[in-house]
Amino acid sequence: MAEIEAQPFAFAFKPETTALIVIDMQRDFTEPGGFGASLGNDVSRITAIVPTVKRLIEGFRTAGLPVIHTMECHRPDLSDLPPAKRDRGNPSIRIGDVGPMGRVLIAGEPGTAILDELAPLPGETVIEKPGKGAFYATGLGDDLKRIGARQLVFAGVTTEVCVQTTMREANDRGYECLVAEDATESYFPEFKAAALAMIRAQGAIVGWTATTDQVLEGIA
Ligand code: C5J
Repeated sequence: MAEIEAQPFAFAFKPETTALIVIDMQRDFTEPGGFGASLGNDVSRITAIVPTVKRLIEGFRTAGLPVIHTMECHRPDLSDLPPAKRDRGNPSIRIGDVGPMGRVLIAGEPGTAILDELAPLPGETVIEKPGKGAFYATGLGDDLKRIGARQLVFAGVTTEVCVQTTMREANDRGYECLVAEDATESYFPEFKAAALAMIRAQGAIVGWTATTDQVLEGIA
């Protein structure tokens, strides 16, 4: 087994069974006028990690390891959007409404797209997910079985919502999971810090954390 220096202890992995999952690096979460901003959030914290996420993606591509991208989005007819999700909170525009970047979080709309700098390459798997977790109502589990993945590295946004939910889903399915600390972000720094601390507490109860440099050094 190879190792990545990590917290709370080294993360053991086999390169041939390791994949990167980049969660929801979409315009709707990172740009003014998108879903994240409509909820009253300052999106500048998210924009700041884009170069680090790019470096991580490029490191996996250079090492010949799979990169999987997810997008939180819904069908244009909203048939996969539970009213409980659409009606939640008090946003200035709701999921499915027309905003400055098209219909909010709807598949195919400009605001729903992954940022140009982090765009999937042809052949990379892109998972469109209606939930916060990427396993719910998607083919991700089958895709991971097909490529033989056992260890997963996570990046993307937001740490305590879609990243943590997906990581916990993966952990329960038997995957060993590591979050790249500086390639994930939250609108709330205290939530990010708490999520990372919870993940690695109690002897890596649901996973490990490491910096992007540590991950890249491990997979090089
Ligand atoms: C949220 C996400 N925060 N991708 N989505 O609604 O974390």
